[in-house]
Amino acid sequence: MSQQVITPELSEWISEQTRAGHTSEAVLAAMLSSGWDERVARDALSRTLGQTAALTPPPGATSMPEPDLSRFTPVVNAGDRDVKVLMVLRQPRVVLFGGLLSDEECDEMIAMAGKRLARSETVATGTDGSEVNAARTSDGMFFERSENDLIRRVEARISTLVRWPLDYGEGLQVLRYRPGAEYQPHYDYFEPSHVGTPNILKRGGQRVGTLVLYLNTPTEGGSTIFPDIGLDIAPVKGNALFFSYDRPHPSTQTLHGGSPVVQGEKWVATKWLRQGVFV
Ligand SMILES: O=C(O)CCC(=O)C(=O)O
Repeated sequence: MSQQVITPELSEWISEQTRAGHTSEAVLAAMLSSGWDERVARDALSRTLGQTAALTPPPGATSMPEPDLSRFTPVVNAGDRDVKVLMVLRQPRVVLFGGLLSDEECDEMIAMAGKRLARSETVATGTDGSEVNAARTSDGMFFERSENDLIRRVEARISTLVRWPLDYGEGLQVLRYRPGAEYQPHYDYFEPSHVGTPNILKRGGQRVGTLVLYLNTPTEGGSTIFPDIGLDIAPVKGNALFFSYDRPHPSTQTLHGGSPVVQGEKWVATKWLRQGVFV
């Protein structure tokens, strides 16, 4: 195949499509059907929309993902659902929400993800790929963003709750931990010194926030831990843990992990939020 390059005309065409109201997924689909290589197409979208987003923040956007907790109400509206505020920590920014998902939504997500699980991987330190890692003994899968009605609804809810554009989010990742499985403490941002990081950052920039949605309640074990600040969060079906980090540095105190499950299974869905449009 001939070399495909991102020309100013292509960037202008992408911007026009976006101004006309087409979503980044629709623009990507149009590019793929007219023969663009997926990697080049995603890169072109990310660069063009990333630049646009940097110049014109979406209406109502905050500078970091952040729920509106200014009125100290026990519930916040997340568009189609009221969500309870169970715990708020200012520094690092950690908020525990109750009932972000209904029981039925949790069950449906587990049923859909269960058929597509594979051993979880982490970002490989020497490349921009991923690798199986002993520190992470769960099984996982990714949903495409807006893949179906349920995923679209949950993503819209999250976007409203933390006031962050939907297309700045990665696709939801579902993890299943069996007894003994864990995710050892780690940071969610991409380590700036790793050789693969510049390539990863082309698709939407750094991660700046995380939501861990608990899809079930394990019988024993499996809490989400923040070792630097001595915080343990019990996984409870339907609840969601939000935390944010405004720089890729341990000083954010967002070292966290999933402690070993002792009895039963633990299922979570993770939504990572990027600085810009993730395509
Ligand atoms: O399973 C958990 O409690 C934490 C998940 C996690 O650390 C992650 O997805 O980055």
